[in-house]
Amino acid sequence: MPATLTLDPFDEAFLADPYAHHETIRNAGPVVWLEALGAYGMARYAEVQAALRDHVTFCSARGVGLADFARETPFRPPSLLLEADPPLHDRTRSLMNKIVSLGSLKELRPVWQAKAERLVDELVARRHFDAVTELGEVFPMLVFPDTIGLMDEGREHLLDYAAIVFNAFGPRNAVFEEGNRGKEAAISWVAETCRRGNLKPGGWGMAVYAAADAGLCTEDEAGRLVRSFLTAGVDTTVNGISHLVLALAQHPSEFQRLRANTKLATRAFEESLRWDSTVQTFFRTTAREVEVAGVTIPEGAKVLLFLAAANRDPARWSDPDSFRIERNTSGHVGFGFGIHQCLGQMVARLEGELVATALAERVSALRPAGAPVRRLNNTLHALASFPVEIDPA
Ligand code: 4IA
Repeated sequence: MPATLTLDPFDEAFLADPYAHHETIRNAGPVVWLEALGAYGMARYAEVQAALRDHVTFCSARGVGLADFARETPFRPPSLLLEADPPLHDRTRSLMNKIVSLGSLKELRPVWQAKAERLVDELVARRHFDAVTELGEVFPMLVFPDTIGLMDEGREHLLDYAAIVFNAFGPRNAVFEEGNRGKEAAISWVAETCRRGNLKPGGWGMAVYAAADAGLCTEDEAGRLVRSFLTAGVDTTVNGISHLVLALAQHPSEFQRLRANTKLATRAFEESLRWDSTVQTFFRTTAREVEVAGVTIPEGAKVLLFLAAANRDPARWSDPDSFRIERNTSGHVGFGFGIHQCLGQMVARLEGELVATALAERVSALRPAGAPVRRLNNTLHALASFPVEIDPA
């Protein structure tokens, strides 16, 4: 029998400060029963990583949120990547992997670098700025929608759409209801935007339709795969970059270490993801009865994987709560693990590296100028605002 916990990992106190609660879950056992959800939970690195690796037992096609698609109608037509198992997943994933390739990123790097440098130049000249609304939310919007080839009109809906989808992985709680209020237009905008006729030539969106023309997927599947870019590609990097700046501002000696060697930029971003993982949690569903660390989990159970808690498990990481950019972060599960590991991880890394480098080159000191303000979301650890003050280099 697993230990029973009464805490609700989606209530507002938990979402506002998840790291205050992770130790309770890790210490309760390798597998816990979360009474508030009617689901199992795992928060230790070993079990989280093992579950992610065993995608046959811990499947995704029944949804990676609390809802079991075998019993409930999905919130939206399921993602053909995230909410799919092999063989479907492997077919869609391999065609998407060819589009999000090293070669395409190599081409984008100089363009994105110039945009990062210009944006940071403008912010540095002002001395005070908001690291979320004026940097984290701005940079991905400067580079990503053009890369996909999205129509110009309505791009502001992207963040609203992501907030809705990431909220929908959790229960239908107040965070879901309030977080989604007034954002309904985003859903129809995204559906329209993903159509072949609305995408610009030369982008990753049209590349997916080219894959359909080549017989690798159907026209309908192509639209839904483009939707995956839009869902997964913005709010994640927005909060990844915002948390990177938060981490550097709260750890001045680490920022100085980065300034002394800007080649540490990629490591700094990776460590910021381990230290504060944007995607905090995901569910899997058991496709069979399975025993984990002596606990029997029945078939058809929802299992909540606490990625962010695994990334600070003291059994796996030394001094896990401290942000150290020279740490070896390999194996962190901030991008997941196994066959579903983040398709866009190289995109995210490039964005993070460019922002970190541009800051390190132009700023001699970075200080918080107020407390960070959280934006509660059922899946993402998100920020609404974080005012900072800088000294130019
Ligand atoms: C999709 C895990 C998260 C970044 C994600 C969200 C949505 C999708 C993929 C990944 O719609 O395919």
